[in-house]
Amino acid sequence: MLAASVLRLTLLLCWLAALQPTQPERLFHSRDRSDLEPSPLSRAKPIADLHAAQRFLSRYGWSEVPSVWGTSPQGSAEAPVGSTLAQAMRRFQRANSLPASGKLDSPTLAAMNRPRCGVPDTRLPPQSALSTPPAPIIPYSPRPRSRPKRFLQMLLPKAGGQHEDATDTGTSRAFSKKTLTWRLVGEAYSSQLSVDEQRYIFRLAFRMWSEVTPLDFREDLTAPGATVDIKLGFGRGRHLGCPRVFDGSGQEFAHAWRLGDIHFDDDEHFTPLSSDTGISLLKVAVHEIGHVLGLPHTYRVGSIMQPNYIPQDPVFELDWSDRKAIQRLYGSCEGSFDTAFDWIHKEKNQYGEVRVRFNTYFFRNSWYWLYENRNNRTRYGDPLQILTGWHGIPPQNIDAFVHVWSRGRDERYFFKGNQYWRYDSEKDQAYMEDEQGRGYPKLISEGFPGVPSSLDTAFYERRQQLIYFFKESLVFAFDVNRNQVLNSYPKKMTQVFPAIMPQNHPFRNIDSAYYSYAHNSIFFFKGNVYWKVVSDKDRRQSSRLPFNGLFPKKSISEKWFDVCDVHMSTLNM
Ligand SMILES: [Ca+2]
Ligand SMILES: [Ca+2]
Ligand SMILES: [Zn+2]
Ligand SMILES: [Zn+2]
Repeated sequence: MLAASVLRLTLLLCWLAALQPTQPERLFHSRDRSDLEPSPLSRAKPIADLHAAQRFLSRYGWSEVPSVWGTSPQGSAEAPVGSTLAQAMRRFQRANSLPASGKLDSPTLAAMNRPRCGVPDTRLPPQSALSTPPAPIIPYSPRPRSRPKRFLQMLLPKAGGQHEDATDTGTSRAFSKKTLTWRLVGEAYSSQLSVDEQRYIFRLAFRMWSEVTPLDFREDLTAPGATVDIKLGFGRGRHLGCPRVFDGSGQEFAHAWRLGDIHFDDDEHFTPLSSDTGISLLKVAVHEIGHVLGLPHTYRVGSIMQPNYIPQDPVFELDWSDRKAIQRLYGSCEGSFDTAFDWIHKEKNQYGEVRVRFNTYFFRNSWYWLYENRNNRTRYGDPLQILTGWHGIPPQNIDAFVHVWSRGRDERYFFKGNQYWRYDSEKDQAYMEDEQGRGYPKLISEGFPGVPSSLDTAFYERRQQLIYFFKESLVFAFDVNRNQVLNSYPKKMTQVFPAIMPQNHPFRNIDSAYYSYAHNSIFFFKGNVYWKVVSDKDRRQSSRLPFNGLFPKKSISEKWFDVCDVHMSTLNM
Protein backbone atom coordinates (compact mmCIF):
# COMPACT_ATOMS: atom_id res chain seq x y z
CA MET A 1 0.00 0.00 0.00
CA LEU A 2 2.77 2.37 1.04
CA ALA A 3 4.83 1.34 -1.94
CA ALA A 4 1.87 2.02 -4.20
CA SER A 5 1.34 5.53 -2.84
CA VAL A 6 5.06 6.32 -3.12
CA LEU A 7 4.91 5.22 -6.71
CA ARG A 8 1.82 7.30 -7.29
CA LEU A 9 3.51 10.32 -5.66
CA THR A 10 6.63 9.81 -7.77
CA LEU A 11 4.56 9.60 -10.91
CA LEU A 12 2.70 12.76 -9.91
CA LEU A 13 5.99 14.57 -9.26
CA CYS A 14 7.36 13.41 -12.58
CA TRP A 15 4.20 14.58 -14.29
CA LEU A 16 4.41 17.94 -12.53
CA ALA A 17 8.08 18.25 -13.47
CA ALA A 18 7.20 17.46 -17.05
CA LEU A 19 4.57 20.17 -16.99
CA GLN A 20 7.02 22.75 -15.78
CA PRO A 21 8.92 24.35 -18.64
CA THR A 22 12.29 23.59 -17.16
CA GLN A 23 14.17 23.14 -20.43
CA PRO A 24 11.75 23.82 -23.20
CA GLU A 25 14.49 25.11 -25.50
CA ARG A 26 16.44 21.89 -25.39
CA LEU A 27 13.35 19.84 -26.01
CA PHE A 28 12.37 22.02 -28.95
CA HIS A 29 15.77 21.85 -30.58
CA SER A 30 16.18 18.14 -30.09
CA ARG A 31 13.06 17.51 -32.10
CA ASP A 32 13.31 15.99 -35.48
CA ARG A 33 12.86 18.57 -38.24
CA SER A 34 9.94 16.63 -39.63
CA ASP A 35 8.07 17.59 -36.47
CA LEU A 36 8.15 21.18 -37.57
CA GLU A 37 7.07 20.55 -41.11
CA PRO A 38 3.50 20.02 -42.12
CA SER A 39 4.44 17.20 -44.47
CA PRO A 40 7.55 15.28 -45.44
CA LEU A 41 9.88 16.73 -48.04
CA SER A 42 8.63 15.98 -51.51
CA ARG A 43 11.00 15.55 -54.39
CA ALA A 44 10.63 16.85 -57.89
CA LYS A 45 10.01 14.03 -60.35
CA PRO A 46 13.10 13.78 -62.54
CA ILE A 47 12.70 14.47 -66.24
CA ALA A 48 13.52 11.07 -67.71
CA ASP A 49 11.48 10.55 -70.85
CA LEU A 50 10.33 12.33 -73.97
CA HIS A 51 6.95 13.12 -72.50
CA ALA A 52 8.46 14.88 -69.49
CA ALA A 53 11.02 16.64 -71.70
CA GLN A 54 8.20 17.87 -73.90
CA ARG A 55 6.46 19.29 -70.84
CA PHE A 56 9.71 20.93 -69.72
CA LEU A 57 10.22 22.61 -73.11
CA SER A 58 6.68 23.82 -73.07
CA ARG A 59 6.73 24.97 -69.45
CA TYR A 60 9.92 27.01 -69.89
CA GLY A 61 9.03 28.62 -73.16
CA TRP A 62 11.07 26.59 -75.64
CA SER A 63 8.23 25.14 -77.70
CA GLU A 64 6.07 27.07 -80.09
CA VAL A 65 2.98 26.60 -77.99
CA PRO A 66 3.78 27.91 -74.55
CA SER A 67 2.42 26.01 -71.65
CA VAL A 68 -0.03 27.92 -69.58
CA TRP A 69 1.09 28.59 -66.06
CA GLY A 70 -0.22 26.04 -63.65
CA THR A 71 -1.17 23.72 -66.45
CA SER A 72 -2.43 20.29 -65.60
CA PRO A 73 -0.38 17.19 -66.39
CA GLN A 74 -2.63 16.75 -69.41
CA GLY A 75 -1.11 19.96 -70.77
CA SER A 76 0.87 17.76 -73.13
CA ALA A 77 -2.11 17.76 -75.43
CA GLU A 78 -1.01 21.28 -76.40
CA ALA A 79 2.62 20.31 -76.75
CA PRO A 80 4.21 20.24 -80.15
CA VAL A 81 5.06 17.04 -81.92
CA GLY A 82 7.58 15.87 -84.47
CA SER A 83 9.81 18.48 -86.04
CA THR A 84 8.51 21.26 -83.82
CA LEU A 85 9.66 19.33 -80.80
CA ALA A 86 13.04 18.72 -82.39
CA GLN A 87 13.33 22.44 -83.13
CA ALA A 88 12.50 23.34 -79.55
CA MET A 89 15.01 20.75 -78.34
CA ARG A 90 17.70 22.20 -80.61
CA ARG A 91 17.04 25.73 -79.35
CA PHE A 92 17.37 24.51 -75.79
CA GLN A 93 20.53 22.56 -76.60
CA ARG A 94 22.18 25.52 -78.32
CA ALA A 95 21.41 27.81 -75.38
CA ASN A 96 22.95 25.24 -73.07
CA SER A 97 26.05 24.82 -75.26
CA LEU A 98 25.14 21.25 -76.13
CA PRO A 99 25.35 19.62 -79.57
CA ALA A 100 22.10 20.65 -81.26
CA SER A 101 20.98 17.19 -82.26
CA GLY A 102 17.31 17.78 -81.55
CA LYS A 103 17.33 14.43 -79.83
CA LEU A 104 16.74 13.73 -76.17
CA ASP A 105 20.16 12.45 -75.13
CA SER A 106 21.49 12.19 -71.60
CA PRO A 107 23.37 15.55 -71.56
CA THR A 108 20.12 17.23 -72.56
CA LEU A 109 18.24 15.42 -69.83
CA ALA A 110 20.93 16.43 -67.34
CA ALA A 111 20.56 20.08 -68.40
CA MET A 112 16.80 19.87 -67.96
CA ASN A 113 17.16 18.41 -64.47
CA ARG A 114 19.46 21.15 -63.18
CA PRO A 115 17.95 23.43 -60.52
CA ARG A 116 16.34 26.33 -62.31
CA CYS A 117 14.13 29.36 -62.01
CA GLY A 118 10.48 28.89 -62.94
CA VAL A 119 10.29 31.89 -65.22
CA PRO A 120 10.30 30.77 -68.87
CA ASP A 121 13.51 31.36 -70.80
CA THR A 122 12.45 32.65 -74.15
CA ARG A 123 10.00 35.05 -75.61
CA LEU A 124 8.12 33.18 -78.26
CA PRO A 125 6.18 34.90 -80.99
CA PRO A 126 2.51 35.39 -80.15
CA GLN A 127 0.24 32.55 -81.21
CA SER A 128 -2.95 33.47 -82.95
CA ALA A 129 -4.60 30.49 -81.28
CA LEU A 130 -3.77 31.82 -77.84
CA SER A 131 -4.55 35.20 -76.42
CA THR A 132 -1.05 36.28 -75.65
CA PRO A 133 -0.56 38.06 -72.36
CA PRO A 134 0.81 41.60 -72.53
CA ALA A 135 4.07 40.56 -70.88
CA PRO A 136 5.09 37.46 -72.78
CA ILE A 137 8.12 36.79 -70.63
CA ILE A 138 5.74 35.27 -68.08
CA PRO A 139 2.99 33.52 -69.97
CA TYR A 140 -0.22 33.06 -68.08
CA SER A 141 -3.77 32.28 -68.93
CA PRO A 142 -5.68 35.45 -69.65
CA ARG A 143 -8.91 33.84 -68.48
CA PRO A 144 -8.15 31.87 -65.33
CA ARG A 145 -11.58 30.39 -64.82
CA SER A 146 -11.28 29.05 -61.31
CA ARG A 147 -8.64 31.25 -59.83
CA PRO A 148 -9.30 33.59 -56.97
CA LYS A 149 -9.50 37.19 -58.01
CA ARG A 150 -6.41 38.27 -56.14
CA PHE A 151 -4.26 36.23 -58.49
CA LEU A 152 -5.44 38.20 -61.40
CA GLN A 153 -4.38 41.31 -59.61
CA MET A 154 -1.09 39.69 -58.85
CA LEU A 155 -0.45 38.60 -62.40
CA LEU A 156 -1.63 41.58 -64.31
CA PRO A 157 0.74 44.50 -64.49
CA LYS A 158 -0.39 47.06 -61.99
CA ALA A 159 -2.23 49.98 -63.50
CA GLY A 160 -0.08 53.06 -63.66
CA GLY A 161 2.84 51.20 -62.17
CA GLN A 162 4.84 50.78 -65.33
CA HIS A 163 5.81 52.31 -68.59
CA GLU A 164 6.62 50.88 -71.97
CA ASP A 165 10.29 50.70 -72.69
CA ALA A 166 10.94 51.73 -76.25
CA THR A 167 14.45 50.30 -76.43
CA ASP A 168 13.31 46.77 -75.75
CA THR A 169 10.94 45.87 -78.59
CA GLY A 170 8.07 47.53 -76.78
CA THR A 171 7.26 44.47 -74.72
CA SER A 172 9.32 45.34 -71.69
CA ARG A 173 7.80 46.93 -68.67
CA ALA A 174 9.39 48.66 -65.75
CA PHE A 175 8.21 50.35 -62.62
CA SER A 176 7.79 54.05 -63.17
CA LYS A 177 8.40 55.07 -59.57
CA LYS A 178 11.78 55.26 -57.91
CA THR A 179 10.97 53.91 -54.47
CA LEU A 180 9.50 50.43 -54.31
CA THR A 181 8.21 48.70 -51.22
CA TRP A 182 8.58 45.03 -50.40
CA ARG A 183 7.47 42.60 -47.72
CA LEU A 184 8.12 39.04 -46.73
CA VAL A 185 4.53 37.87 -46.39
CA GLY A 186 3.75 36.97 -42.78
CA GLU A 187 2.13 33.61 -43.45
CA ALA A 188 4.82 32.56 -45.91
CA TYR A 189 8.10 32.44 -44.03
CA SER A 190 10.61 29.75 -44.83
CA SER A 191 10.82 26.93 -42.31
CA GLN A 192 14.58 26.74 -42.84
CA LEU A 193 15.99 30.10 -41.83
CA SER A 194 15.05 32.49 -39.07
CA VAL A 195 12.68 35.24 -40.08
CA ASP A 196 15.32 37.86 -39.31
CA GLU A 197 17.77 36.01 -41.51
CA GLN A 198 15.28 35.87 -44.37
CA ARG A 199 14.48 39.56 -44.08
CA TYR A 200 18.15 40.47 -43.89
CA ILE A 201 18.93 38.46 -47.02
CA PHE A 202 16.08 40.10 -48.93
CA ARG A 203 17.11 43.55 -47.75
CA LEU A 204 20.60 42.83 -49.04
CA ALA A 205 19.28 41.47 -52.34
CA PHE A 206 17.23 44.62 -52.94
CA ARG A 207 20.17 46.75 -51.91
CA MET A 208 22.34 45.10 -54.55
CA TRP A 209 20.00 46.31 -57.28
CA SER A 210 19.72 49.76 -55.74
CA GLU A 211 23.52 50.02 -55.74
CA VAL A 212 23.44 50.12 -59.54
CA THR A 213 20.13 51.83 -60.35
CA PRO A 214 18.27 54.96 -59.26
CA LEU A 215 15.77 52.63 -57.57
CA ASP A 216 15.27 52.57 -53.81
CA PHE A 217 13.73 49.66 -51.97
CA ARG A 218 12.01 49.93 -48.62
CA GLU A 219 10.72 47.11 -46.48
CA ASP A 220 7.10 47.91 -45.57
CA LEU A 221 5.61 45.92 -42.71
CA THR A 222 2.49 47.97 -42.13
CA ALA A 223 0.82 49.09 -45.37
CA PRO A 224 -2.15 47.06 -46.66
CA GLY A 225 -0.82 44.09 -48.63
CA ALA A 226 -2.32 45.21 -51.92
CA THR A 227 -0.29 48.42 -51.86
CA VAL A 228 3.06 46.69 -51.33
CA ASP A 229 4.92 46.58 -54.65
CA ILE A 230 6.83 43.32 -54.24
CA LYS A 231 5.65 40.56 -51.93
CA LEU A 232 7.91 37.60 -51.23
CA GLY A 233 6.89 34.27 -49.79
CA PHE A 234 7.89 30.64 -49.43
CA GLY A 235 5.60 27.77 -50.27
CA ARG A 236 5.57 24.10 -51.13
CA GLY A 237 3.63 22.40 -53.92
CA ARG A 238 0.41 24.35 -54.22
CA HIS A 239 1.35 27.56 -52.48
CA LEU A 240 -0.03 30.98 -51.64
CA GLY A 241 -2.90 30.35 -54.03
CA CYS A 242 -0.44 30.64 -56.90
CA PRO A 243 -1.41 29.11 -60.26
CA ARG A 244 2.13 27.82 -60.69
CA VAL A 245 2.60 24.72 -58.55
CA PHE A 246 6.04 23.98 -57.08
CA ASP A 247 7.54 20.61 -57.88
CA GLY A 248 9.19 19.52 -54.62
CA SER A 249 12.91 19.54 -53.91
CA GLY A 250 15.02 19.92 -57.05
CA GLN A 251 14.41 21.56 -60.42
CA GLU A 252 12.30 24.68 -60.02
CA PHE A 253 13.40 26.69 -56.96
CA ALA A 254 11.53 29.96 -57.33
CA HIS A 255 9.49 32.08 -59.69
CA ALA A 256 8.54 35.69 -60.03
CA TRP A 257 5.82 37.73 -61.60
CA ARG A 258 6.90 40.79 -63.46
CA LEU A 259 6.12 43.92 -61.45
CA GLY A 260 4.72 41.61 -58.82
CA ASP A 261 5.51 38.86 -56.41
CA ILE A 262 8.24 36.33 -55.78
CA HIS A 263 7.69 32.78 -54.56
CA PHE A 264 10.38 30.42 -53.28
CA ASP A 265 9.98 26.64 -53.26
CA ASP A 266 10.37 25.79 -49.58
CA ASP A 267 11.13 22.18 -50.45
CA GLU A 268 14.54 23.45 -51.59
CA HIS A 269 17.48 23.65 -49.22
CA PHE A 270 17.93 27.41 -49.04
CA THR A 271 21.00 28.53 -47.20
CA PRO A 272 22.16 31.81 -45.64
CA LEU A 273 25.05 34.00 -46.72
CA SER A 274 27.88 32.14 -45.03
CA SER A 275 26.96 28.73 -46.36
CA ASP A 276 28.57 27.10 -49.37
CA THR A 277 26.06 24.27 -49.58
CA GLY A 278 22.47 24.21 -50.78
CA ILE A 279 20.98 27.08 -52.73
CA SER A 280 21.99 30.57 -51.69
CA LEU A 281 18.80 32.43 -50.87
CA LEU A 282 20.56 35.72 -51.59
CA LYS A 283 21.53 34.68 -55.08
CA VAL A 284 18.07 33.38 -55.89
CA ALA A 285 16.46 36.51 -54.45
CA VAL A 286 18.70 38.82 -56.50
CA HIS A 287 17.77 36.83 -59.61
CA GLU A 288 14.02 36.88 -58.94
CA ILE A 289 14.06 40.59 -58.12
CA GLY A 290 15.72 41.04 -61.51
CA HIS A 291 12.62 39.45 -63.09
CA VAL A 292 10.20 41.58 -61.08
CA LEU A 293 12.10 44.64 -62.28
CA GLY A 294 11.73 43.47 -65.87
CA LEU A 295 14.83 41.46 -66.78
CA PRO A 296 14.48 38.24 -68.78
CA HIS A 297 16.78 35.26 -68.63
CA THR A 298 20.12 35.31 -70.35
CA TYR A 299 22.63 32.53 -70.87
CA ARG A 300 25.57 34.92 -70.62
CA VAL A 301 28.25 33.50 -68.33
CA GLY A 302 28.62 35.56 -65.17
CA SER A 303 25.15 37.05 -65.31
CA ILE A 304 22.85 36.66 -62.33
CA MET A 305 19.98 36.28 -64.82
CA GLN A 306 21.01 32.82 -66.02
CA PRO A 307 18.05 30.48 -65.57
CA ASN A 308 20.01 27.79 -63.75
CA TYR A 309 21.41 28.02 -60.28
CA ILE A 310 25.17 28.21 -60.47
CA PRO A 311 26.94 27.49 -57.19
CA GLN A 312 29.73 29.95 -56.49
CA ASP A 313 31.51 31.43 -53.57
CA PRO A 314 29.02 33.17 -51.30
CA VAL A 315 30.23 36.63 -52.32
CA PHE A 316 29.06 37.59 -55.75
CA GLU A 317 28.42 40.80 -57.62
CA LEU A 318 26.13 41.94 -60.33
CA ASP A 319 27.89 41.41 -63.59
CA TRP A 320 28.59 44.26 -66.02
CA SER A 321 25.87 42.94 -68.34
CA ASP A 322 23.33 42.83 -65.47
CA ARG A 323 24.10 46.41 -64.52
CA LYS A 324 23.82 47.64 -68.10
CA ALA A 325 20.59 45.68 -68.63
CA ILE A 326 18.86 47.10 -65.58
CA GLN A 327 20.13 50.59 -66.41
CA ARG A 328 18.53 50.32 -69.84
CA LEU A 329 15.21 49.98 -68.01
CA TYR A 330 15.71 52.44 -65.18
CA GLY A 331 18.52 54.73 -66.27
CA SER A 332 21.80 55.30 -64.54
CA CYS A 333 22.33 57.09 -61.26
CA GLU A 334 22.56 60.84 -61.35
CA GLY A 335 23.36 63.17 -58.55
CA SER A 336 25.61 65.90 -57.27
CA PHE A 337 28.57 65.43 -54.99
CA ASP A 338 29.81 67.42 -52.04
CA THR A 339 33.36 66.63 -52.95
CA ALA A 340 35.42 64.12 -54.88
CA PHE A 341 39.10 63.40 -54.47
CA ASP A 342 41.91 60.94 -54.96
CA TRP A 343 43.48 59.69 -51.76
CA ILE A 344 47.18 59.19 -52.30
CA HIS A 345 49.06 56.74 -50.21
CA LYS A 346 52.51 55.25 -50.40
CA GLU A 347 52.98 51.53 -50.25
CA LYS A 348 56.15 49.51 -49.94
CA ASN A 349 56.27 46.39 -52.06
CA GLN A 350 58.14 43.21 -51.11
CA TYR A 351 61.43 44.69 -52.36
CA GLY A 352 61.03 47.75 -50.18
CA GLU A 353 60.29 50.01 -53.13
CA VAL A 354 57.84 52.79 -52.42
CA ARG A 355 54.91 52.94 -54.80
CA VAL A 356 52.32 55.68 -54.91
CA ARG A 357 48.78 54.43 -55.05
CA PHE A 358 45.49 56.20 -54.99
CA ASN A 359 41.83 55.58 -54.28
CA THR A 360 39.06 57.75 -55.62
CA TYR A 361 36.29 58.83 -53.28
CA PHE A 362 32.97 60.50 -53.89
CA PHE A 363 31.19 62.15 -50.96
CA ARG A 364 27.50 62.98 -50.91
CA ASN A 365 25.59 64.02 -47.79
CA SER A 366 26.56 61.48 -45.12
CA TRP A 367 27.69 58.77 -47.54
CA TYR A 368 30.75 57.99 -49.55
CA TRP A 369 31.75 55.67 -52.36
CA LEU A 370 35.11 54.27 -53.29
CA TYR A 371 35.43 54.35 -57.05
CA GLU A 372 37.28 51.50 -58.75
CA ASN A 373 38.86 53.24 -61.74
CA ARG A 374 40.18 49.95 -63.06
CA ASN A 375 36.70 48.42 -63.21
CA ASN A 376 35.04 51.75 -63.90
CA ARG A 377 32.47 51.33 -61.16
CA THR A 378 31.99 51.87 -57.46
CA ARG A 379 33.17 49.27 -55.01
CA TYR A 380 30.70 46.48 -54.38
CA GLY A 381 28.81 47.23 -51.16
CA ASP A 382 29.13 51.03 -51.33
CA PRO A 383 27.97 53.59 -50.29
CA LEU A 384 29.09 53.56 -46.71
CA GLN A 385 28.56 56.14 -44.01
CA ILE A 386 31.24 58.81 -43.67
CA LEU A 387 30.93 58.27 -39.94
CA THR A 388 32.13 54.69 -40.21
CA GLY A 389 34.90 55.17 -42.75
CA TRP A 390 36.39 58.54 -41.74
CA HIS A 391 37.05 59.28 -38.11
CA GLY A 392 36.85 62.65 -36.48
CA ILE A 393 35.61 64.72 -39.41
CA PRO A 394 32.03 66.02 -39.73
CA PRO A 395 29.78 63.10 -40.66
CA GLN A 396 28.03 64.91 -43.48
CA ASN A 397 28.18 67.64 -46.12
CA ILE A 398 31.93 68.09 -46.38
CA ASP A 399 32.67 71.16 -48.51
CA ALA A 400 36.13 70.30 -49.77
CA PHE A 401 39.22 68.14 -49.46
CA VAL A 402 42.81 69.11 -50.19
CA HIS A 403 45.98 67.06 -50.12
CA VAL A 404 49.04 69.29 -49.87
CA TRP A 405 51.67 67.00 -51.24
CA SER A 406 55.21 68.09 -51.97
CA ARG A 407 58.73 67.01 -51.12
CA GLY A 408 58.58 68.15 -47.54
CA ARG A 409 54.86 68.05 -46.89
CA ASP A 410 52.08 65.53 -46.75
CA GLU A 411 48.95 67.09 -45.27
CA ARG A 412 45.33 66.27 -45.83
CA TYR A 413 42.58 68.69 -44.98
CA PHE A 414 38.81 68.52 -44.92
CA PHE A 415 36.83 71.76 -44.99
CA LYS A 416 33.33 72.46 -43.78
CA GLY A 417 31.75 75.80 -42.99
CA ASN A 418 34.37 78.13 -41.50
CA GLN A 419 36.48 75.25 -40.14
CA TYR A 420 38.99 72.70 -41.32
CA TRP A 421 40.29 69.38 -40.02
CA ARG A 422 43.65 67.77 -40.71
CA TYR A 423 43.53 64.04 -41.29
CA ASP A 424 46.18 61.61 -40.09
CA SER A 425 46.40 58.98 -42.78
CA GLU A 426 48.58 56.68 -40.66
CA LYS A 427 46.14 56.55 -37.77
CA ASP A 428 43.12 56.92 -40.05
CA GLN A 429 41.60 59.69 -37.97
CA ALA A 430 41.55 63.46 -37.79
CA TYR A 431 44.26 65.11 -35.72
CA MET A 432 43.15 66.22 -32.30
CA GLU A 433 45.84 68.89 -32.22
CA ASP A 434 48.70 70.21 -34.32
CA GLU A 435 52.44 70.17 -33.57
CA GLN A 436 52.04 73.32 -31.48
CA GLY A 437 49.39 71.66 -29.34
CA ARG A 438 46.51 73.70 -30.74
CA GLY A 439 43.34 71.75 -31.22
CA TYR A 440 41.41 70.93 -34.41
CA PRO A 441 39.12 71.87 -36.00
CA LYS A 442 40.54 75.29 -36.72
CA LEU A 443 39.17 78.35 -38.44
CA ILE A 444 39.93 78.56 -42.15
CA SER A 445 40.72 82.25 -41.67
CA GLU A 446 43.52 81.32 -39.23
CA GLY A 447 45.11 78.45 -41.14
CA PHE A 448 44.61 79.85 -44.63
CA PRO A 449 44.70 83.65 -44.31
CA GLY A 450 42.79 85.45 -47.02
CA VAL A 451 40.67 82.42 -47.92
CA PRO A 452 36.91 82.88 -47.44
CA SER A 453 34.76 80.60 -45.35
CA SER A 454 32.09 78.21 -46.47
CA LEU A 455 34.04 77.11 -49.50
CA ASP A 456 32.49 75.52 -52.55
CA THR A 457 35.51 73.35 -53.17
CA ALA A 458 39.29 73.28 -53.48
CA PHE A 459 42.08 71.29 -55.03
CA TYR A 460 45.86 71.19 -54.77
CA GLU A 461 47.95 71.92 -57.87
CA ARG A 462 51.08 69.94 -57.17
CA ARG A 463 53.53 71.47 -59.65
CA GLN A 464 52.66 75.05 -58.79
CA GLN A 465 52.32 74.16 -55.10
CA LEU A 466 49.11 76.13 -55.00
CA ILE A 467 45.74 75.34 -53.49
CA TYR A 468 42.89 76.64 -55.61
CA PHE A 469 39.97 77.57 -53.40
CA PHE A 470 36.57 78.20 -55.00
CA LYS A 471 33.76 80.30 -53.66
CA GLU A 472 30.82 81.39 -55.77
CA SER A 473 32.33 82.84 -58.97
CA LEU A 474 35.78 83.44 -57.48
CA VAL A 475 39.03 81.51 -57.36
CA PHE A 476 41.70 82.04 -54.69
CA ALA A 477 45.16 80.68 -55.48
CA PHE A 478 46.92 79.97 -52.20
CA ASP A 479 50.71 79.61 -52.01
CA VAL A 480 51.29 76.85 -49.46
CA ASN A 481 54.95 77.79 -48.95
CA ARG A 482 54.32 81.46 -48.18
CA ASN A 483 50.98 80.68 -46.58
CA GLN A 484 49.11 83.41 -48.40
CA VAL A 485 46.80 84.06 -51.31
CA LEU A 486 48.67 85.14 -54.45
CA ASN A 487 48.58 88.90 -54.94
CA SER A 488 46.61 88.87 -58.16
CA TYR A 489 43.82 86.77 -56.60
CA PRO A 490 40.88 86.32 -56.16
CA LYS A 491 39.98 86.14 -59.84
CA LYS A 492 36.84 85.18 -61.69
CA MET A 493 36.59 81.49 -62.36
CA THR A 494 35.89 82.30 -66.03
CA GLN A 495 39.22 84.13 -66.17
CA VAL A 496 41.37 81.40 -64.61
CA PHE A 497 39.48 78.55 -66.27
CA PRO A 498 38.07 79.96 -69.52
CA ALA A 499 35.29 78.24 -71.43
CA ILE A 500 36.36 76.70 -74.74
CA MET A 501 32.82 76.89 -76.04
CA PRO A 502 31.25 80.27 -75.22
CA GLN A 503 28.82 80.13 -72.29
CA ASN A 504 29.58 76.47 -71.65
CA HIS A 505 30.92 77.08 -68.16
CA PRO A 506 29.69 76.52 -64.59
CA PHE A 507 30.35 80.24 -63.83
CA ARG A 508 29.79 79.88 -60.09
CA ASN A 509 29.18 77.53 -57.17
CA ILE A 510 30.83 74.37 -58.39
CA ASP A 511 30.38 71.34 -56.14
CA SER A 512 33.80 69.89 -56.54
CA ALA A 513 37.09 70.46 -58.32
CA TYR A 514 38.75 67.11 -58.60
CA TYR A 515 42.22 66.19 -59.84
CA SER A 516 41.98 62.62 -61.09
CA TYR A 517 45.18 60.60 -61.22
CA ALA A 518 43.39 57.99 -63.30
CA HIS A 519 42.67 60.57 -66.01
CA ASN A 520 45.56 62.96 -65.29
CA SER A 521 43.05 65.78 -65.44
CA ILE A 522 41.10 68.23 -63.35
CA PHE A 523 37.32 67.99 -63.44
CA PHE A 524 34.78 70.48 -62.21
CA PHE A 525 31.52 68.97 -60.96
CA LYS A 526 28.30 70.88 -60.69
CA GLY A 527 24.96 69.08 -60.27
CA ASN A 528 25.07 66.02 -62.47
CA VAL A 529 27.47 67.41 -65.09
CA TYR A 530 31.21 67.90 -65.29
CA TRP A 531 33.67 70.03 -67.20
CA LYS A 532 37.11 68.65 -67.93
CA VAL A 533 39.99 71.12 -67.62
CA VAL A 534 42.43 71.17 -70.54
CA SER A 535 45.55 69.25 -69.52
CA ASP A 536 49.11 69.55 -70.78
CA LYS A 537 48.55 66.44 -72.83
CA ASP A 538 45.46 67.97 -74.43
CA ARG A 539 47.50 71.03 -75.35
CA ARG A 540 50.29 68.95 -76.85
CA GLN A 541 47.66 67.36 -79.07
CA SER A 542 45.93 70.61 -79.89
CA SER A 543 47.99 73.73 -79.28
CA ARG A 544 45.04 76.03 -79.83
CA LEU A 545 43.38 74.91 -76.64
CA PRO A 546 43.60 77.60 -73.96
CA PHE A 547 45.61 76.97 -70.79
CA ASN A 548 43.20 75.63 -68.12
CA GLY A 549 40.32 75.86 -70.58
CA LEU A 550 37.10 74.01 -69.90
CA PHE A 551 35.88 71.46 -72.39
CA PRO A 552 32.10 71.49 -72.90
CA LYS A 553 30.12 69.88 -70.11
CA LYS A 554 29.15 66.25 -70.04
CA SER A 555 27.05 64.06 -67.83
CA ILE A 556 28.91 62.66 -64.80
CA SER A 557 27.04 59.37 -65.16
CA GLU A 558 28.56 58.87 -68.60
CA LYS A 559 32.05 58.79 -67.15
CA TRP A 560 31.64 57.46 -63.61
CA PHE A 561 29.29 54.52 -63.31
CA ASP A 562 27.07 53.19 -60.56
CA VAL A 563 27.48 55.94 -57.99
CA CYS A 564 24.04 55.18 -56.60
CA ASP A 565 22.23 56.03 -53.40
CA VAL A 566 20.60 53.27 -51.41
CA HIS A 567 17.68 53.53 -49.03
CA MET A 568 18.59 54.83 -45.57
CA SER A 569 17.32 51.60 -44.01
CA THR A 570 19.98 49.62 -45.85
CA LEU A 571 22.86 51.98 -45.29
CA ASN A 572 24.47 49.95 -42.55
CA MET A 573 24.47 46.51 -44.10
CA1 LIG B 1 11.66 22.60 -56.70
CA1 LIG C 1 31.80 71.00 -52.25
ZN1 LIG D 1 14.65 33.37 -63.58
ZN1 LIG E 1 4.00 30.87 -57.01
